[in-house]
Amino acid sequence: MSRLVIISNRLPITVNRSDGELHYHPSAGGLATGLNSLDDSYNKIWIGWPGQDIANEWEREAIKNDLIKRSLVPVFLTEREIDLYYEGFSNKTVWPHFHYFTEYTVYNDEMWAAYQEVNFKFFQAVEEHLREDDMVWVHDYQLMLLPALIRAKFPKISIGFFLHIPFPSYEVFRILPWRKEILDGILGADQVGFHTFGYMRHFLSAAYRITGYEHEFGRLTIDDRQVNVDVFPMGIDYDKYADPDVDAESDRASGEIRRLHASRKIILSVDRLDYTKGIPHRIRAFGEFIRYNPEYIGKVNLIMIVVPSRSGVDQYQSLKAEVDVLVSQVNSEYSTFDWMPIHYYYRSVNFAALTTLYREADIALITPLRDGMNLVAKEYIAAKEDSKRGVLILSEMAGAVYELNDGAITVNPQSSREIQQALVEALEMPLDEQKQRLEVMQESLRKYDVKHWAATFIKEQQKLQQKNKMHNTT
Ligand code: ADQ
Repeated sequence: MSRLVIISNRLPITVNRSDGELHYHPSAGGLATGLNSLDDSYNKIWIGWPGQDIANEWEREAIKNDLIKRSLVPVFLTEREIDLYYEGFSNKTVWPHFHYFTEYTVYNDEMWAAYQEVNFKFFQAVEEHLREDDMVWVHDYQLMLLPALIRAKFPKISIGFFLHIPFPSYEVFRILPWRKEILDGILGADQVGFHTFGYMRHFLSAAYRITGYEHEFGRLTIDDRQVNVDVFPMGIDYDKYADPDVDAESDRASGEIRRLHASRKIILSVDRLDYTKGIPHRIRAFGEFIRYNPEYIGKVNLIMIVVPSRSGVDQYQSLKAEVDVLVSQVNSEYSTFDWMPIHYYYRSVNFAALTTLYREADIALITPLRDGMNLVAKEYIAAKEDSKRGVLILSEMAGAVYELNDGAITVNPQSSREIQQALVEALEMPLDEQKQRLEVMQESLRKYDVKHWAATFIKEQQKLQQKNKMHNTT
């Protein structure tokens, strides 16, 4: 059986040091959650950063030995690399730029140099472990130069690349001084995948205008290689959310949440603290919703789970301060003696609590300003498998909207008025309409789950591999 070599910035396991001991726990975030639930029909190894600055050589060896038993290969980053490659070029340049926050884009050659160096460091780890008939799958915006590095050394190896964030329009992309190097890096792959048709179209247009490669139905010919560019919308592990292992603890939590919010409708939002997620806009819109619809005072609660993220980057620190202020403004303005409109939790919650909240929430309010896909929206719908009660309000700017727009109420996240109207519509929606909308979305999410996503990507890549092999032997 040929192996699948998955490479992503983060391993699905994070290493932590506390009380002088090493601890391993599953990493949070969309990619880890998704690929972790891949079934075992692939013989796979995973290469990535275990998420800590481990300077001690002896400790590195210990971690390496622990991880290799789980088919995981760690790439250790130094403090400087974390600063310049991860928090720097990845999260201060590519992340804001690709999400259309060009005013936040940092243009810094030192960061770019570190990005190149770390991509090369990942390449060295790949080189050490790669076998001739392996299939490689590189993930996301931190490793856009890696496909071409692997291609240069292993011209015949099959390489896939998937981008989990939006690919911006050509007019935005071309502002980046390193646009050509980034495209050349990605185009080292045989197959390039995106969540939506729009991202794919932007990529093809940028490839044509910047590198001159024309495509025919998403196929580019580069030297003697065919590159397939296509859309693979990522799904979720549907059953995990539809039928979670409910232990006594989450059963008790469910009851508690219901009791606390008795006779009140729960509006839920769950996101990392990130300026792309539209959190301040959402809080303002919710405040205005209360102001203009005072009949809901005491009758609704917005529960906001905000997961700490990238706290080393300036914008994230100021966003945290802004969210704190906005929440307290709304709460101090509208609270009554026995009611507080927003319940704001700035922390990560465990799976039991997350699925309990999904199950209990009457409405999910998911309003990113820009989001590659957004898995939370999908998880919320799956969690309604049994109850068939619940309404999803979803931003037009999330990749997930193209699969969910038959059942969700869609809004422009910049429009407070639209969010307010959507909240009224959701709060008043009859149960049979909720059920009907949920069923439409559940049917497609059940079918196009994360296993389907990974299997389709790999199957298409295999087909291409066969074709390229035949082409090379004729
Ligand atoms: P993210 O920006 O991290 O992912 P999202 O798609 O919503 O956004 O994934 C978050 C994941 O983390 C979900 O699976 C969720 O269950 C989990 N999670 C959220 N809150 C949690 C909490 N408090 N505790 C534990 N787990 C929590 C990036 C892109 C997205 C894209 C994904 C996958 O930005 O647009 O959908 O990758 O491609």
